[in-house]
Amino acid sequence: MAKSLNIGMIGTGFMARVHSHAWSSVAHFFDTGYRPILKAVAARDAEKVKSFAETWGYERAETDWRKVIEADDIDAIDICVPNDMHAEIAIAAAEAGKMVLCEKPLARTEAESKPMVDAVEKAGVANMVWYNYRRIPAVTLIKNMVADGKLGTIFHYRAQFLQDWTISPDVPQGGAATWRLDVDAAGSGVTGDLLAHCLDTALWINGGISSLSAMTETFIKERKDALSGETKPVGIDDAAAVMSRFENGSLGLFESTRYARGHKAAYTLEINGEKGSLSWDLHDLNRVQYFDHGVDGAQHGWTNILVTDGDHPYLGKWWVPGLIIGYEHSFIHQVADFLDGLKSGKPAAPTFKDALETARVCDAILASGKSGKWVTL
Ligand code: SOE
Repeated sequence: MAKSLNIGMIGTGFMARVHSHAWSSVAHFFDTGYRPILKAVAARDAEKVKSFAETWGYERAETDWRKVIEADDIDAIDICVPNDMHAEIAIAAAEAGKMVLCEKPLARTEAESKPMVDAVEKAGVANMVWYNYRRIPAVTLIKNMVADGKLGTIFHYRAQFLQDWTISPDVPQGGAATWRLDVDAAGSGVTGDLLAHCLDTALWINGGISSLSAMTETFIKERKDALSGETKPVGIDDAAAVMSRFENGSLGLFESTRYARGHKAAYTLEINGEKGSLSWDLHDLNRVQYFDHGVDGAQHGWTNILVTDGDHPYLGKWWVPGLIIGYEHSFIHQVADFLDGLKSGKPAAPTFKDALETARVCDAILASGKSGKWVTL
């Protein structure tokens, strides 16, 4: 008989919908020994939170997140609010003895993230950060192939995450829909929001980054505040390009921007090694492109692997070979791994501590973007 795990969701935005979907679906597909129950959701806007609770089947709605954290019937807190609120909520949740799952990035800076790590470690509570792209089966397959030595010595890791939704100067900053443009709420622009995904995957697949040099730019210098209507300076980075060195000797190139016209969420990555190359594209997320230098010379070429077979990561739990899955499944996989971690005692990554490293690299990128100098990590 599966054990109930009562979830307290903080927030009702896009990510709260994605996570609620994952909590609701996981037990139908993964036998983890746990059955998540959508117990309570909190957000300031009483009407919105009530309607969110009805849509997703939360048993109750609160307008103060502290009530959810203090409630005896809540086991795990899921934080889906703007980045400036992550630390306060996560620390309070850990002190109340709750498990804590936090939307990425962990917080606005490494300095703000560190007390969160200390709090979950001191309380001894399970914790995880929602860097979901690791759990796309094709990306997990790449990780496994690199770990198995299929590429041999790695020479290059490159990744991009491109969007185009902030090109208009009329897009405001701040408020519920555009807090990602407000440096006080978000901490940074594309570095913490998009590049952080690329970094999480890269650190996981290719190991630590030892030094880097970054270019950052803010193309639109002033925007209206969505709440006050006042025009204010823009404090976020609109674009970032990073050259880096990995501890394993390979070179890294990373780029993210919200000014790449035509691109909505173009996350791509490629790894080149001595024995082969691997690449992946979020817009064709079930496929891995693989060049194996080891095959007979006359047959050299890129192999297109459709990652839907039962022996591919996570896929044995889904449909039948050939039937594809989507973005939302990566979150279901993350919940499944979190629950498996509770059962096995081996915490699912990235934990808060793992994500602190991503925060450290993001800080270094922003510092290098400002100074124009290489930063050693
Ligand atoms: C921004 O538009 C955003 O929603 C990010 O905040 C997410 O983390 C990313 O996965 C998709 O883009």
